[in-house]
Amino acid sequence: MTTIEGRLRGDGLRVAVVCSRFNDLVTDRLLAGARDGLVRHGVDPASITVAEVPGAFELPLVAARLASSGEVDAVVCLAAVIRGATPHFDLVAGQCAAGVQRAQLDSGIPVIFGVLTTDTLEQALDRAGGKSGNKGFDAAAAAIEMVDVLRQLPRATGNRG
Ligand code: INI
Repeated sequence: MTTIEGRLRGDGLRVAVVCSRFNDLVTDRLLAGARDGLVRHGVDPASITVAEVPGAFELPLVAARLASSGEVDAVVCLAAVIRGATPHFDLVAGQCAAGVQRAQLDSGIPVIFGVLTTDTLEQALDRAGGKSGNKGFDAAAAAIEMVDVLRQLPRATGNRG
């Protein structure tokens, strides 16, 4: 049996973080958590690029551009979509998730969904460094793990025959 496990070794990695300003009380904390998660796992702070976007809806475009640039090994997407704050919660959150996944599959590099989708601001703060951890930190770790998983997999050949 062969088991492929990603190691949490970030040394030498170049990582882009795309962070939404909407609900910045929450996303500032997610960003701090992501930076902490990257650096604690060995990513050089000079190898981290942060791009700000207005809201979660704009995340996928910027994430996709960065992911296809060839200049980063992974992209971490951070936002907070809070149901109480918008009647179009499902649209914003759904389109964001779909776009982030598309950026990941189109580019072939990890594009991590560090997006909180909660009913209330309080729940979001709990997950942004409060009593339920920090999803930004977790997203950073997921990015590093996924880079290593992909490095251990066979290369894609495009041969379907
Ligand atoms: N964007 C968010 O990131 N979180 C939200 O909770 C949110 N709400 O509540 O509407 C939100 N809306 C803005 C949206 O992402 C776009 O920036 C905007 O529609 C312009 O395209």
